[in-house]
Formats: sequence, structure tokens, C-alpha cells
Amino acid sequence: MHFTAATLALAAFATSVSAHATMFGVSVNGVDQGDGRNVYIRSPPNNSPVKNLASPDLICGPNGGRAVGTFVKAAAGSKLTFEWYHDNRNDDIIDGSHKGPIITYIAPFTEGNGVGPIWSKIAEDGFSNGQWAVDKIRANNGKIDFTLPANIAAGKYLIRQEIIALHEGDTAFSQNAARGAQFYPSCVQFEVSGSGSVVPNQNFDINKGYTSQDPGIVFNIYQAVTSYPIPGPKIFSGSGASPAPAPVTTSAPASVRPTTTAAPVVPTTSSAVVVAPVPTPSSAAPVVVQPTTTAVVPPVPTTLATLVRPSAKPTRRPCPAFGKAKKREN
Ligand SMILES: [Cu+2]
Repeated sequence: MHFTAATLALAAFATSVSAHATMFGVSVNGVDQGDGRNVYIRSPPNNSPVKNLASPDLICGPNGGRAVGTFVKAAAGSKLTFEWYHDNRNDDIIDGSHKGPIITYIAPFTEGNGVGPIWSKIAEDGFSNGQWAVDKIRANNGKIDFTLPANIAAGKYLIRQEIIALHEGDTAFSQNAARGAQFYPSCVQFEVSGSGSVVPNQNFDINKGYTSQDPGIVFNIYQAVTSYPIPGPKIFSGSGASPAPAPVTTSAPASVRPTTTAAPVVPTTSSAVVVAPVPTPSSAAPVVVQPTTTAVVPPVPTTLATLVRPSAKPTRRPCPAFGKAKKREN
């Protein structure tokens, strides 16, 4: 007797027609890899958001721990395009009220749900030139591009991309469960080829690193926004993906003192892939744990804690037409 069918039926339960957004597929250097839903994407059962920062669903969604059968194959350094949609491909993508950033992380492959200190940030887009990342993806047919770091080691990875919708984000979910930032995470299985040797090792734990003290998570979009502090660490500078020389000058002595973060530090040697010394990114990557980094790196989530102060009375717009969806929000 098999219980598989019953299990699957349970997992597929609660598929309600709601709104919001989810991921359709991936292109590699412009080549469409086809419908990725439950093929190479660990697709959620629907497009509803996650709001509880402590939930494992925050990482890869409610099905995050269900590995799928296929990997997107891409060479390190490839241009990747992730494509999102609302109810059907090429529709309005996500409601225009759902303004916020789009952030992308990578982790060594796991069949697990991605919980724990395994993530490194490889791309981010917040607010610039008067536009939110969500405005841009809506204008671009649901597509957002970024570059797979050129020097990462070959092997299997999970790439997690999230849209954070801040239309109810002026209040923390922990203070009012009816409000709070809405997270739309999606995790894609990748098999990366190439001769690189860098294993992304920011060891960021999303459940612990995202907090209600983070000014990018509790943020009032209805004020006159001039800048927005994107949550999470800075982009992993071992990625070769660029960051300009940071102004911070560290007189980092040769003392070998790993920075200690709240999360347990996973030795990079635990990874299945080749570990090589990361080209010293020095000040650009606060959470990268490596011997040459200065010990005085402040914890990321609190560094911007006082920069943004939500104003008192925003014009509040409810999540449009999502009354039903709210019932199953986590
Ligand atoms: Cu919504």
C-alpha cells in the first residue's frame, strides 16, 4: 500500500485562487528553460505570501523541502532571467500596490527546505530613480535579470529569489498579524558548470537575519521615499559581481579572528564542493566569514536601524481583492 498519493493530495490542498505572484521559469543567457513550476522550481501551492519571519516557509515557500527532479544547467557567469507572474504567464505580474525590492540568494544544494545559515546574496534591487524593483518587473513582463557569479565553483545550488511587497509593511507582522511585509520566495535548483572555485559563504540565515527591527522589512512606502535599505547582507563580494571599492578603510591586522554572528558558523569545508580561498573582499561583505576580514563588522540587520522612520499616518491600502488569500497567509 502506498501513501504517496495521499501525501501529495494533502500537499496540493488549499490551492485557492488568490492573487499576488509566483515564479514561472528561468532563462539562461536568453534561452528559455521552459515552464519550471514543480520541474526545477520548488513551486509553492499557490501565490500567497509568507509573512512570519520565523517560518521555514519564508525560505523557499511551503514546498521548500520538496526537491524537484530537474536542475537548470548554467555556466558560471551566465546571465539569468527569472520570470514571475500573477495568475497566468504574461499577465499583470503582481499588483501595482505591492511595491518593494527583489533579492536573490544562493546556497549549496540541499534537499532540505533551506533553513539555516547557508545563504549568500548575489543580486538585489530596491528603490532607485523613483522606481521600486516591483515597478520594474511589472514593466518588464515579469522578468528580472542578474548574473550568476563568474567564479563560483561548479556544482549544484539552490537559488532563492524573493519579491518583498511592502504595501502593508509599515507595521511589523509580529505586532499585527493582519499587516506586515509580504514575502514571495521561490527556490530554483541549479547545476552550475565552470572552473571557478569560490563557494559562496556568507552563511546568512534568513529566518534569523530578517527581523522586525530591520528598516527594510518594516518600511512605510507611502512616505516620500528617497532611498530604501535592502534587507540582508551586502552582495557577496567573492562573487566577482563587482561591488565598487567600499569607502570603509579597515586597517585589518593579520589577526585571524572570524567574525561571530548570531548564527552558528558553518565551516566552508562542510560543503561538498571545492573550497578555495575566497579573493579577499575585505570591507565589502560584512557577513562573509573568513580569516582576513576585520573583526569589527557590525551585524547587518541593525546597521541601518535608525535611518528610516515610518511616518505616522500613511494612506493605507488593503491588499486588493485578497480577502480570501489572507486566511491562509502564514
Ligand atoms: Cu498581495
